Amino acid sequence: MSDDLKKQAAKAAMQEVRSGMRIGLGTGSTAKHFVDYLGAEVANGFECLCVPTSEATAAQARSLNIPLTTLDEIDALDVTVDGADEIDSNQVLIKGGGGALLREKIVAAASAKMVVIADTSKIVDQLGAFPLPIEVNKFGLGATTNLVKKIMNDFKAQGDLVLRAGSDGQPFETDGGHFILDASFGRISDAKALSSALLEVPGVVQHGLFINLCAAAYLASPEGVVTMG
Ligand code: ABF
Repeated sequence: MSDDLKKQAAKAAMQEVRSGMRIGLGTGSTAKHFVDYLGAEVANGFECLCVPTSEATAAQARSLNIPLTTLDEIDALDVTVDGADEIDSNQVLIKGGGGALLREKIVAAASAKMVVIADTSKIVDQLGAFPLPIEVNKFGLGATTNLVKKIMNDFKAQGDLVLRAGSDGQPFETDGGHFILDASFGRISDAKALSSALLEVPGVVQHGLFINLCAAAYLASPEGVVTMG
């Protein structure tokens, strides 16, 4: 996705926010542009109270003097703007390519409205070409991996299950201190059934299927920005 398209989608989503709102701040290269645009408004007097979905977004927001809070201090948000890896026609998402899916899902679920910003290349007929990120507890990793592989077999996955590596060659560790397994299903025909099956595995903390969370999407293409929802 070109950076210009990311900026167009992020700029279009600014129409979702009003001064005085409580806003969830997404993670990823598209959400980064949204936080930049919000920071520019804050510099012009726009008032907001924001909850970041990652330490990276928190650092960016602080550098822009965007007022931050937590979901311990407030119990709900007016809107969250975040990226996605895939979005289907029912606005079901795959997220987590950036490794922030747990906080992203917590913040999205605490929001009156969750808005996705992306380019139209993220639109899919059927979810699953993008490997599904599954956040897992470090304890019992081998057993959890085995149980997830059985679920992949049940759902006729077309690819492998990979422990995400970090830049240092060690396993990638999330802000929450967990690991991520990337599951290449190829095609996910029943997201709800897969979500339930994965969440039955004790070592699975959360996964990147966002079901009934995305209320709207701003999707940029060279022809302009289209909206869903
Ligand atoms: C984050 O944004 C992740 O959940 C998702 O993987 C990523 C998309 O990143 P980008 O906007 O850089 O394509 O919310």
